[in-house]
Amino acid sequence: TSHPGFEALDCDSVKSYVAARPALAKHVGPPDGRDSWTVEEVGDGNINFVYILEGPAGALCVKQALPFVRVVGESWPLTQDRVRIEAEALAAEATHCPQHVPALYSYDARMCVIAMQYLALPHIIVRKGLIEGRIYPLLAPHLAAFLAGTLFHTSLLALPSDEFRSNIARFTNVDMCRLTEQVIFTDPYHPAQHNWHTTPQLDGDVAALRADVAARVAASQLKAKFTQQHQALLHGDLHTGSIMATGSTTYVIDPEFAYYGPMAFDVAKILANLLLAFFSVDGHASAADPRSEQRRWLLACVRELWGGFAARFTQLWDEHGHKGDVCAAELFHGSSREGTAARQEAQGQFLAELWRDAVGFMGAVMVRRIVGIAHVADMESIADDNVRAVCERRALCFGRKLLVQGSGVASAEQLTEEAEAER
Ligand code: ADP
Ligand code: SR1
Ligand code: MG
Ligand code: MG
Ligand code: MG
Repeated sequence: TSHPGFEALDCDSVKSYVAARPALAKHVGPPDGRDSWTVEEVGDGNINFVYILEGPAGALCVKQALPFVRVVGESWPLTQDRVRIEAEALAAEATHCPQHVPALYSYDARMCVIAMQYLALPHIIVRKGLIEGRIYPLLAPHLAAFLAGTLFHTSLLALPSDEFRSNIARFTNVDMCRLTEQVIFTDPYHPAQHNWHTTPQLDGDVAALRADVAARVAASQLKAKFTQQHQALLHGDLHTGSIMATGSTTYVIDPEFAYYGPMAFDVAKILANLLLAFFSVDGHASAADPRSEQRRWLLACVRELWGGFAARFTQLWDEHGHKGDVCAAELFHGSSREGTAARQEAQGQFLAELWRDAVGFMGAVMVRRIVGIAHVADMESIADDNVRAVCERRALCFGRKLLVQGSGVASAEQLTEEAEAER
């Protein structure tokens, strides 16, 4: 059942919706000229509908949540409260990292609609750019800044405990978290209804995964961590399809899965998607376009993202940690030598644990994208089934290894060396 008064928009009615709201219409053009506006539904994600309206004054992006999962249909109902979460998360992210999120213009609870800044061409979805063979030299530093800023400033390292607790309640996001718990941590390991894979090439690999006790145990432990650890406000779905970029700008979109969870999950999702892109490169390479530079850059990007994140996170802790209740001034920020030594020791332990958890989450994310409901276009766009299966098998094996032997991968350098060796 949908919200009272809810109506699904289409390319026609979204014009009337915007024309009736002066604060939105000003981004497109005078409402009485709306017949000349163009509208396109561009939703290429799994879940929602997204309209781009263009007129003489410019363009606007309007996103609407229907009461079900778009790729499945009405048989899979889904809370429309996800749009409130997306609006509140965009606003929270904008307070910490305004240069990396689209501006939110409005949130309409009745119609389950948000309107936001249109990210004009040449911005494209990074996953699409990667499939085309692009390199994004500033992606790693920009995402490192986004992750460090949003995760640090919403954690108990930066917030008093009363504010932290009320944030956890505001971003509980029960149904979206249950969806993630199901599609990432459970369904890939049993014959769930919506799973699919490249068949018959990967049939044996999928059977082996379902019989893999160590993988099942590791997935269940990560699921518990995902559900129990309320550490910071996560984006919750930070894959390369949630990033729009050019060579010089980077925007993170689509935080409808935002909730208070383990920082490692956000860090891992983006790193895993870069690794999936890496394992897909051989399926896109040709004699004329061997893509060697892109292949090297993807692994460098993984290292630079982790290194940049760890450095920026530590810097924020040094500068702002005295504001949070977990690293109170008395413990870590006095002028005494002991205070500084305690802070540095705590930072090292914190980041070591975050990395260990991130390696496991990376494995789970890679596995689900090969055998679960939602695959990645990086692989799906490889037309030849046999070529695609080779790329997918490498990603699946590597993902399984990270999932099960997470603590054996001590650094981002080791991670990328092992990814190179898996190829
Ligand atoms: P979903 O929640 O269904 O995954 P997204 O928020 O990811 O939806 O949006 C789907 C697509 O709409 C994106 O892949 C992108 O092409 C386009 N899009 C979304 N937000 C914007 C925006 N602010 N500006 C331009 N295009 C956008
Ligand atoms: C029904 S699963 C859909 C997937 O797409 C979203 O972007 C999330 O990654 C989710 O797991
Ligand atoms: Mg999306
Ligand atoms: Mg989404
Ligand atoms: Mg994923």
